[in-house]
Amino acid sequence: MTTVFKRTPVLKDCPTHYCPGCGHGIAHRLVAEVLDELDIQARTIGIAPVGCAVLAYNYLDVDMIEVAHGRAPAVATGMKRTNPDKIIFSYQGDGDLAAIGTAEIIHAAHRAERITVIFINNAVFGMTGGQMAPTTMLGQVTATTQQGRNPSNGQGYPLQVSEILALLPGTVYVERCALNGVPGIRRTKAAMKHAFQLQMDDAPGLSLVEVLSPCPTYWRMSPAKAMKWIDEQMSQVFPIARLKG
Ligand SMILES: Cc1ncc(C[n+]2csc(CCOP(=O)(O)OP(=O)(O)O)c2C)c(N)n1
Ligand code: SF4
Repeated sequence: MTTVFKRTPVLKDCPTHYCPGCGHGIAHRLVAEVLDELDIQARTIGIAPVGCAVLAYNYLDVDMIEVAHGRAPAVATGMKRTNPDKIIFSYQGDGDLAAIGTAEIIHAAHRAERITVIFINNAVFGMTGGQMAPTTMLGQVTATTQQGRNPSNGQGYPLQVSEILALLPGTVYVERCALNGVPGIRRTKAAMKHAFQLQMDDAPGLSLVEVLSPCPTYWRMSPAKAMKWIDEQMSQVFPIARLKG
């Protein structure tokens, strides 16, 4: 019999806690496939976020630690500087990276830390109940924007962190991808692979892949509609693009 599909060895053989249609499970698998294909499982250390992916250390079969909300790039800095031969990555949501952790990611990039960041943008705070994030779309209904996000109500505009990071000389690679179908998932994997490869090659700065990722639960949509919403709405504000490198 021909094997057409097999489990990625870097992904543990256990069920995840994610909602049906959540992008985190897809993103985990892509990270796992990339670490396997680059043959760096044994020398990679990941940082799990505070957010829905808080249990990423239960799913990815690499050394992982858990750090305080938003602090991953600061901790990754210390890990990489003291262990330059290790491959260090953080996996962070938009609440983690673009709200409480904005200072950490900006300054890690500004310092040209040689780390890789996987930035999962699902436009809400998933873990805490679907509140507005800095990346929430204008008009998007969340637990804290019941009438839709409205800048006239002091709720501000969607924050395009990747564009900001691409401006900094300390980043070597910034790309935004989306888990919105097979081509998008393939592109996301290629981007992740490139980001890790740059760190393996000791490129002089931070590499980041932003991943537009469905949260059907708090977008109040079916998984299929959520993928469509990324195409039709989210990618208008967060364009799929290789922003740098
Ligand atoms: C210091 C601190 N502040 C606030 C929280 C509450 N909190 C937990 S997860 C989270 C946001 C999660 O959203 P995101 O990072 O976008 O990840 P998602 O759950 O959507 O994947 C917040 C505000 C916390 N745990 N610690
Ligand atoms: S709340 Fe959203 S981000 Fe969290 S597990 Fe469910 S679908 Fe995924």
